[in-house]
Amino acid sequence: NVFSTGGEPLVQLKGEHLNVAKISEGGKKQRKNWTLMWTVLTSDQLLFYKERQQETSQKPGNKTDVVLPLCGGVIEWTTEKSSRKNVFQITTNTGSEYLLQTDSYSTASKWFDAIRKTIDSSTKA
Ligand code: I3P
Repeated sequence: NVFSTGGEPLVQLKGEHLNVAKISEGGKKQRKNWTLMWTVLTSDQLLFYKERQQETSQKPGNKTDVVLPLCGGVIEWTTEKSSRKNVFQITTNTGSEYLLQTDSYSTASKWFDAIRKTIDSSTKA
C-alpha cells in the first residue's frame, strides 16, 4: 500500500503503535525507556509520534516527535538487548540506536522487512 500524497514524503507503511526505546544517542548510551509510539515509515525516514495521527497529517514537522533518518542505517534483530520478544534494533548513520518491539511477530516482521528495504533503497539513492 504505497501511496504518494501531493509533495509529501512517500508513505511506505501507515501508522501503527510500536514500542520504541532509544538506547544510544550519537554513540552515547542512554537509559532504556520503552514508549508506545505511533510509527510511520516514509521513503527515507521513520517518524514517531506520541499521539496517533490522522492519515491526512502524516508529514514531517507536523507534531512529529522523533524523525529517524534511515539513509546509511543498519537494522538487525536482537535477542540480547531486551527481555522482550520480537525486538529489532535500528542504528542510524550518526550512531543513535533504537529498539523497536511489538508482541505480534507478524507485525514486527512486517515493519522489519519494510524498514530494511527502505534503508537499502535510500542508501543506494
Ligand atoms: C528497565 C526497564 C526495561 C528493561 C530494562 C530495565 O528498568 O525494566 O523495561 O528493558 O532492562 O533496565 P528501569 O525502568 O528501572 O530503567 P526490557 O523490557 O527491554 O527488558 P535492561 O537493563 O536489561 O535493558
